[in-house]
Amino acid sequence: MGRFQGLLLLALVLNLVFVCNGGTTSIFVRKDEKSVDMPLDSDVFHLPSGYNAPQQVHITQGDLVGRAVIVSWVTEDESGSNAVRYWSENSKHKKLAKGKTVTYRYFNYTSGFIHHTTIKNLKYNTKYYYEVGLEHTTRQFWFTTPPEIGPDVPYTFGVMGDLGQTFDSNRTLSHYHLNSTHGQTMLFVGDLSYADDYPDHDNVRWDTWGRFAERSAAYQPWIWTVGNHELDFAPEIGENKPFKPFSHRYRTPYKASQSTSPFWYSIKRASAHIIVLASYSAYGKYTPQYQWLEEELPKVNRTETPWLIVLMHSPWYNSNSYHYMEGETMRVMFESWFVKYKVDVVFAGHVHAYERSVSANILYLVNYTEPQPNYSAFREASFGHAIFDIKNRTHAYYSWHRNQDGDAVKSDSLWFFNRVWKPVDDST
Ligand SMILES: *[C@@H]1O[C@H](CO)[C@@H](O)[C@H](O)[C@H]1NC(C)=O
Ligand SMILES: *[C@@H]1O[C@H](CO)[C@@H](O)[C@H](O)[C@H]1NC(C)=O
Ligand SMILES: *[C@@H]1O[C@H](CO)[C@@H](O)[C@H](O)[C@H]1NC(C)=O
Ligand SMILES: *[C@@H]1O[C@H](CO)[C@@H](O)[C@H](O)[C@H]1NC(C)=O
Ligand SMILES: *[C@@H]1O[C@H](CO)[C@@H](O)[C@H](O)[C@H]1NC(C)=O
Ligand SMILES: *[C@@H]1O[C@H](CO)[C@@H](O)[C@H](O)[C@H]1NC(C)=O
Ligand SMILES: *[C@H]1O[C@H](CO)[C@@H](O)[C@H](O)[C@H]1NC(C)=O
Ligand SMILES: [Fe+2]
Repeated sequence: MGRFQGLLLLALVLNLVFVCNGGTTSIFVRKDEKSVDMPLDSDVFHLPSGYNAPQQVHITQGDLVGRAVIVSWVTEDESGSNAVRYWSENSKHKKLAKGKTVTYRYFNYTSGFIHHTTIKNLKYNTKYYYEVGLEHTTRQFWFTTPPEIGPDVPYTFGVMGDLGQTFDSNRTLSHYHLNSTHGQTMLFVGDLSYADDYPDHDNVRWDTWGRFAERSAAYQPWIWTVGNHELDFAPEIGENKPFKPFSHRYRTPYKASQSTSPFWYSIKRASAHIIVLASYSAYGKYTPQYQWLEEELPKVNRTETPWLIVLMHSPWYNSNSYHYMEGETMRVMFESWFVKYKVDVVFAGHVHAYERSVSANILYLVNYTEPQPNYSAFREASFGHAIFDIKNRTHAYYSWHRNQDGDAVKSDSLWFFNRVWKPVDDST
């Protein structure tokens, strides 16, 4: 019987107890200090100098197959140019791509000029330099396109979620970013800035988060999933449209996978087919997301992309009392499909602690968090990031790097065997 593994990652609170029947509960418990937001004058939030200097630069995949990149950035003084100049490492020939500029208001906040420009027809496996802010202060960055899609193409993904902008967030991002063998693309499983924790959802905290994440997100694509902190639904201050700040600031290539919404879509990258789902958009029968997923799953070609990865925010398997069973309704809708289509791995966030579960089709009992349930294979009250390192069509190496006393420590790791190319009987 096919099964898939689910992983929940991430960042705050909670006290897991150590009794275990199912898998392992790590004895590590992070210091029970409340995570404190970095103050506005922190080094990681510094504005780049120069008139109308581009800030909050970030990139994401811009098409279905990895030959396009969406570059986004913000200018504050005036709109300025929305063009991106780019050239490949081995070429002196510079090209120009033009985009769109948007602004939005949220309660009494007015955004800067938010630019989104898609660069297309890139060569695979090539380093590109790019520049933004072409009329005034110009800043230069670079990225590397993925190799051409193929079944045995090795590729390394980083996985992170619930990042926020606390001192812990800085440790998590630094451990990922400063490790010389970090991932080539970030799978971000939702909850970006937590601006909604501030009075009136102070959107200035969306700007600071953009500047904080830039040191990674400007150089490798971050694949966006929406979480509950992207909702920014606040009718009490007249903000009735969910996802307003996120939608203006972050783009996804959803049309390329025939999706009708930026919150659910798919991409192919190297040897992986990645499906992004929206925990906070309707997914019941007959809804657009349900219909899209029903049509999407049979399209996945495991000969071309052996690895089928799903991202979502709210986990289906969570033995932590925090957010317990919030993912249950979506599990009921889609779990059997995931089994049928042999999803290899699901990455989710939301819980602010780490848990790796074993499989699908579990008996998920209400209130059953102790003893550790059988579906829970490893859990630990830690912040950190994960790496999913695809070696070929059969093998991927997964590791969890927790933050501890300022260092990154690898506390959970295992080989993943592809569900189609190397099925293993894990029914026991
Ligand atoms: C964030 O981390 C970076 C890299 O470790 C460090 O240089 C910087 O000072 C940190 N900033 C804060 C506010 O913790
Ligand atoms: C928005 O309103 C809050 C109080 O309701 C105030 O503290 C803040 O300064 C205002 N911001 C702007 C940009 O007017
Ligand atoms: C799946 O991908 C392989 C390799 O690219 C291709 O030969 C095959 O035709 C594809 N199958 C379908 C049904 O598209
Ligand atoms: C967990 O597994 C053990 C040993 O296989 C079994 O005795 C127990 O009934 C299982 N518990 C649940 C809730 O499935
Ligand atoms: C796939 O990768 C694994 C792990 O690196 C390796 O042991 C195995 O031999 C590889 N398979 C092939 C066909 O190269
Ligand atoms: C850096 O990444 C590599 C590969 O994922 C890992 O083996 C190593 O433990 C990481 N180093 C730290 C300090 O996390
Ligand atoms: C869940 O367990 C708690 C105690 O841990 C108990 O008070 C509650 O009644 C249980 N609920 C259900 C539905 O079993
Ligand atoms: Fe969340």
